[in-house]
Amino acid sequence: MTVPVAVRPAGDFDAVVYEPLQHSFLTEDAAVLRQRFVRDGYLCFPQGLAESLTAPVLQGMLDVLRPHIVWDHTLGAPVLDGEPFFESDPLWDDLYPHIQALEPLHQLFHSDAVRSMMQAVAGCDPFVYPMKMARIATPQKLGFETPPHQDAHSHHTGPSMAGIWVGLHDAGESSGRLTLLPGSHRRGVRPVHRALGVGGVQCEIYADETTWHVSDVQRGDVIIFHAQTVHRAQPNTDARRVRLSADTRFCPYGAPVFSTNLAPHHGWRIDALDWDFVYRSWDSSGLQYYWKDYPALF
Ligand SMILES: O=C(O)CCC(=O)C(=O)O
Repeated sequence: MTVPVAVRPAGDFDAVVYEPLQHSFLTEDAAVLRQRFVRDGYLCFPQGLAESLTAPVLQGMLDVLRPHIVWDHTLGAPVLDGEPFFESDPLWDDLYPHIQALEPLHQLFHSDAVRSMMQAVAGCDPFVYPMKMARIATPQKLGFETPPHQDAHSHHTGPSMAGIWVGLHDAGESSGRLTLLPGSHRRGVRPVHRALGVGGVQCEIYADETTWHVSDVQRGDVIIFHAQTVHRAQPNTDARRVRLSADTRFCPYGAPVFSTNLAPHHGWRIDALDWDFVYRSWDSSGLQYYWKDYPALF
């Protein structure tokens, strides 16, 4: 007999407990990192990436987002100058193809530093998904933050896939930090229902899942999470600060990759956003269509 699992009401995070993210370091033994990933469903590498890798992505995003979002030197953060907007709003749709076209956004996830972290988790050569995501979490859009979800559902993948999220600048509690539910990857792929916010679906959270892991972000922080690890963004409650970050997915080389992951992010709904558009001004052709001969596309 299956015992029904009590489910937490959607959006009810008032009674949850927050603990800091467990930190990991590439200098640790590979077996220790693997064990921690299997136990918690994520690894966080604080300031795992040098500024030389993250700064071109941040600068490129700011160049596209100006004058709507600009860097505030006093706050040391991007700030909103004008109306807030959210993924798939008309302004976002106008700007996002130009962010997708940033060569450093794609190069970041193929750098040696990132591939070493992926390898530590995959235990072998990783395949980096073509789809790269850039996140713009503006203030004054409460309720539109990324709802709790599992990437196994959103990306149609098996358990060997993992997500990798990179903080592009320091971001505190008010800026909508990424929050993970440790151990949640061990309870399978969960039912979902429609929700506001990035991705548009929310998965079930069980009533006994009350402890989430979250920390303030520093530029270059990397969080890698299992395909089934439940994660979400906290609301951006700041008056002005915007949170910018980037993420993608990867799997052990040879694992199946579903076709929906082969288009640019939101290319499925923004007409002009295809790979020809993304690549049209790149300096290098090395990463263009690199996945075309991947042996396990479905
Ligand atoms: O940064 C965010 O708000 C969402 C990130 C996310 O859900 C992911 O990387 O899977």
